Amino acid sequence: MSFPITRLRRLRRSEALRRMLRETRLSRDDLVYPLFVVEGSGVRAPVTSMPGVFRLSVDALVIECKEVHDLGIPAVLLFGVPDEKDARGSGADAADGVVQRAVEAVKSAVPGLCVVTDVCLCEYTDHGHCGLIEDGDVANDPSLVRLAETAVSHARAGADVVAPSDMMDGRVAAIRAALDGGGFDAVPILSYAAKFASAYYGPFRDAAESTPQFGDRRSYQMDPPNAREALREMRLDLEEGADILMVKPALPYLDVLARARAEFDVPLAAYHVSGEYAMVRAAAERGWIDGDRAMHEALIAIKRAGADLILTYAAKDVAAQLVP
Ligand code: PB1
Repeated sequence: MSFPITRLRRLRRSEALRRMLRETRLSRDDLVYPLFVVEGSGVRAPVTSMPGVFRLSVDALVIECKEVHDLGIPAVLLFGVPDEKDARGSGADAADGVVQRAVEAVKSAVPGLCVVTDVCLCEYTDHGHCGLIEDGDVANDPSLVRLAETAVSHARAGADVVAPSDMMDGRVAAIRAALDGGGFDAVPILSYAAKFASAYYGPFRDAAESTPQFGDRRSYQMDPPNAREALREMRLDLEEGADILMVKPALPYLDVLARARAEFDVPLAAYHVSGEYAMVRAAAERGWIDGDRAMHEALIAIKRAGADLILTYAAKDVAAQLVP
């Protein structure tokens, strides 16, 4: 039936009708809040390129995590920013490392908060790459050993989930084997499975001091034009033992997310990365857009495309604005 029998505006007439018939809804349960943890105490240092985001010492992180938990956000994702960095990323799996201490403190203070840890070497290496360097290139297989050791150290500290973001081939299988071998067979892997060599990571590298000192990440992170390859990456990670698959970044890759939703029946995560967040905040600060509405609209798009989980720096703001 067409107009005038059918009038689609009938169901848009009131906020009540729109609420009743909304097809996609954000929930606090969808949100994972990324946090940066640094050495020291009493540190709550704003990240210039990411308004509302801070580098936190462990004591300040615990306060932040209590607030996150009270807002109803189920999980945080921790990135360590150590003072000391070296070629092999020694701090990444140090028992007294900044992330390991952070996990212990947060799990002790806020046991109900799910703590996910980013497993990578880039924040811990003096060259800033996500793996070890041999002959001027990122050496894949030797890096797997360091990544597996790092994941086990996070699990030993009490991490609920480990999330490898390095994009080395075979890292999910290596980490799964190391976790199982260490008695951590109950710890899930949230794999950054389809992670693209994106321009949208700039603000993060500012916050985490993880910019590569030479070259770039295009020999291990995916080429942005490739969607079929992304599905291959996700399929391989699933076969290697990933429990949750991530697409990253989110908004510039909603087609990949939607294809993954159609292809896989496992939980999907999408990472609304630093550049996606910073752009909206910067435009809002200049009065060009309504930042709250634009951020919510972005997360709705990511959810509508098929994400079960959204990692976003906007988690606290969005959670506070969601109808109880
Ligand atoms: O918010 C972001 O931009 C996330 C950046 C992401 C963190 N997993 C990577 C960015 C990069 O390639 O530098 C870090 C890689 N381990």
